[in-house]
Amino acid sequence: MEQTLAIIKPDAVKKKVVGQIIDRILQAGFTIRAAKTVRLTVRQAEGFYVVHCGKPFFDNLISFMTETPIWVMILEKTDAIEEWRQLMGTTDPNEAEPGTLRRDFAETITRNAVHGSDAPETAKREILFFFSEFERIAHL
Ligand code: IDP
Ligand code: MG
Repeated sequence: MEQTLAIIKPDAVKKKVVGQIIDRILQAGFTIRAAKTVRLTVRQAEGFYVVHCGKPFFDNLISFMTETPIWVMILEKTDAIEEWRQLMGTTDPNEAEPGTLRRDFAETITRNAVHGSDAPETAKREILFFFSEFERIAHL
């Protein structure tokens, strides 16, 4: 079983569609191995998105991600990383396939409802960024 890190972002939290998104995650066969809400500081958001530092959208992304608490989850499934990215849809919701979360819930390329790790090394880093060893084993 593979694990990936999922985030429900502030636009989706403000729209009160967290429950619908979690329903879709469970309907798609993912196990939610750990979950919590956190309010990122600017510094923490910059750390999480450090690979995008210097890009034109970086400052908007950081202020967006710190607008409200976010929901962070470890999702587990066979091919979880790719499966979760499929369920999310493309970064730009205007290009996302029907039936994807970004098509259904996102507003713009920045305010795009959900996050998912993009590769095994990224998933490992992102899970360790948010969840301590205690949190990772507490749900087994
Ligand atoms: P991803 O979330 O689909 O993996 P990334 O390229 O890793 O997309 O970008 C991280 C986040 O930065 C996106 O989810 C989105 O919120 C924001 N973002 C990415 N590209 C753009 C852009 O071209 N304009 C504005 N915001 C962007
Ligand atoms: Mg990414």
